[in-house]
Amino acid sequence: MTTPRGVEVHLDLLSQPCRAVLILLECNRVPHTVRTVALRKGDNKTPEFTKLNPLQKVPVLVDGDFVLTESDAIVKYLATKYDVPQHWYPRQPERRARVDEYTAWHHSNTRPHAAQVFLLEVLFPSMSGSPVDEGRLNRALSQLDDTLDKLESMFLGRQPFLCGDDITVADLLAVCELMQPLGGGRDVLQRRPKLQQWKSRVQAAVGESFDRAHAVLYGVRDRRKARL
Ligand SMILES: N[C@@H](CCC(=O)N[C@@H](CS)C(=O)NCC(=O)O)C(=O)O
Repeated sequence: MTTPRGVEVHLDLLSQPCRAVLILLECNRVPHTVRTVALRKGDNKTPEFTKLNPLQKVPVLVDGDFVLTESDAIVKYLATKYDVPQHWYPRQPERRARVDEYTAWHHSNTRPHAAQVFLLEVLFPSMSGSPVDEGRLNRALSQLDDTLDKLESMFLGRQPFLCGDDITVADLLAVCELMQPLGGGRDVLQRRPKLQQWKSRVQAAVGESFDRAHAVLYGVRDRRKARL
């Protein structure tokens, strides 16, 4: 059973998969309550949170008695269960399989490669006080470049969204990852007009929820810029 305040989502908005979940909920007006889990304060290590997700990671969805982890599973569950237009996660088997095809690839390509750039450029130096490891950063950037090539050629091809003519949960998961290096002031789509146009289409499709979900990341970027 769903609670009167809708589903509950446990999120830290500096986390890419959390932003994808929030954008899907907001732009489709699915009733929800956000519970903030501040990773930097270790909120994910508390006994209460560990009971929800023994892996101590966000996002987590609580829908009545049903607890679900993993952003991929969460966005697909929300799009299947709630009053969300079909295009987000189509029921037609081949169209749905296209979304699953991307999301399977996403977790070992777009996600780790974009995240690594942010970790090396922002998080590790801020935690350790050491300078950016330029060698590792260059290797991470080259891996990300390869992933961006594949996004353009294999997934985007000649179609407007990653899995076809309309936006799906795959586009949300992808765009939130590709935004992450912006926390370090790095726009990884800068010399990629095809991906930039795709990002603009995603932004237009989800409206203000895009910038609301990314406000924390923009703050990290702006504070970092002010310090340099
Ligand atoms: N495969 C998971 C990954 C979740 C994940 O890695 N979450 C990170 C934030 S982006 C986290 O909670 N990290 C906390 C930690 O590992 O201590 C998903 O897509 O939901």
